[in-house]
Amino acid sequence: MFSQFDKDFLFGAATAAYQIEGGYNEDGKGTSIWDVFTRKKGKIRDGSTGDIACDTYHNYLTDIKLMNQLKLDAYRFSVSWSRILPEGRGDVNQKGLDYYSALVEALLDNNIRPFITLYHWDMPYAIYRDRKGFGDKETAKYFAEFAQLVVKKLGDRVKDFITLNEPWEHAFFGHFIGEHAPGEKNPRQYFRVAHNQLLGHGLAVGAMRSLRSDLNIGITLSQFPIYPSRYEPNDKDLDSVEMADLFINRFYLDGIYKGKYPEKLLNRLWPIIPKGIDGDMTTIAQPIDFLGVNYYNRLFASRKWYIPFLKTWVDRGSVDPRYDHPILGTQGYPEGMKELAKRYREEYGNPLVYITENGTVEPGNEIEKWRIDDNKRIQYIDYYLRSLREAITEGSNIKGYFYWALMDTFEWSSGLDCPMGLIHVNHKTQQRTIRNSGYWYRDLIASQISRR
Ligand code: IFM
Repeated sequence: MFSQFDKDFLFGAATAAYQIEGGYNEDGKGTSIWDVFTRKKGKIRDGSTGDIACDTYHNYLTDIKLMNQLKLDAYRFSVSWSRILPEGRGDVNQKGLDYYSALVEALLDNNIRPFITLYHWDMPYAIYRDRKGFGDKETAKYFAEFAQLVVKKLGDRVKDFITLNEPWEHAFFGHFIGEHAPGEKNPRQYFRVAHNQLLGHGLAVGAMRSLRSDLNIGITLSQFPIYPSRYEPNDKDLDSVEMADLFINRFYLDGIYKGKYPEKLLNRLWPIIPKGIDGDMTTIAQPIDFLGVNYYNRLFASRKWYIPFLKTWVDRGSVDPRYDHPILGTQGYPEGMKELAKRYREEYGNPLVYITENGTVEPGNEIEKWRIDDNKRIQYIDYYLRSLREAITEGSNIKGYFYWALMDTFEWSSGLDCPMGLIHVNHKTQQRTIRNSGYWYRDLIASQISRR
């Protein structure tokens, strides 16, 4: 028996421009920081790039047919800033805008609701070169200009916009530890990028609303329940949990919903806090229409000096077998859906939430990860959706779920070798094959009694 959701609950799938589009230098597209970063030796595990990826720049009509076969209600994708504004601002690449317009048109023709992410980490290289990306406040203004341009072109047909995807990851992996583009390793830069992204979000919300009053605008945050590494924690472990939670989760939630960053966190991070952030907080806390949540797994914190002032750091995989999920193993924590939802209900005013990402590589061994008969993935989705259903029963206002990813994408520093799709992609031939999980998801959507 499939979980049952209300009539207005959306089932979708998600992707992002650099991870699928390819066409990296076609029809006037400018260079992005990922175009540069992937060419640096040793940065991408399998040495691949997103130059071609799934080539959706050319194949989008094929992919929309597949979405249709899967009976998706909605599709979340991102627009590439440098495809539209090759230098990040100034001259517009009309062909880039036209590409997205055609994509939107085809989605609507197939009754699939487009959700557009405006920034999914692929900063135009020119802005990084001249401004250090979101390291500079000016970039927040450029981003708002870009958002306006997209709304001018697409806002008559697209109503759902996500300003930023996972600002924590972009700031942390891109500017603090250098595992993502642009590859900076600078704690000071981390804080600036985190803050200026949120400022860019706030400015973009205002700019978009000034053009149209009929948009639903939100932001997507990655969210992690945080547990102590030690199953029986001591006080230092508990402090690490709290600090990791403030750093990774609450900094962004509090900025957006409360207009201030957590005091306790600021007290620890003071050596890297730039001057003059207070004046930006009202802009950051613009009212929004929904919170996008990317939820995959929990994290385990312990006292480490990895980030000196913070005195904490986290592991992804569980560190004690007692934490493992009986079926999904070390990475599975479906209960986290409910834990996060409770927090939003009780502490952030029970906002409208979309789960804008959740998904997995087929849990199992390395050889199994490309399987078409990905039955473990089906179990994974089923468990997470059941927990999400319970969260709704407990009173949460969750209105949609987007599986990550629609198809096997370029998975950042893991390259093309990290398949998470409902659709298998052979990146050499561009052959697509719907996995068992894709058919299962289709049947789940079709089984919704409320829709019949
Ligand atoms: O592929 C990424 C996506 O770009 C952002 N959220 C997590 C996904 C899986 O790692």
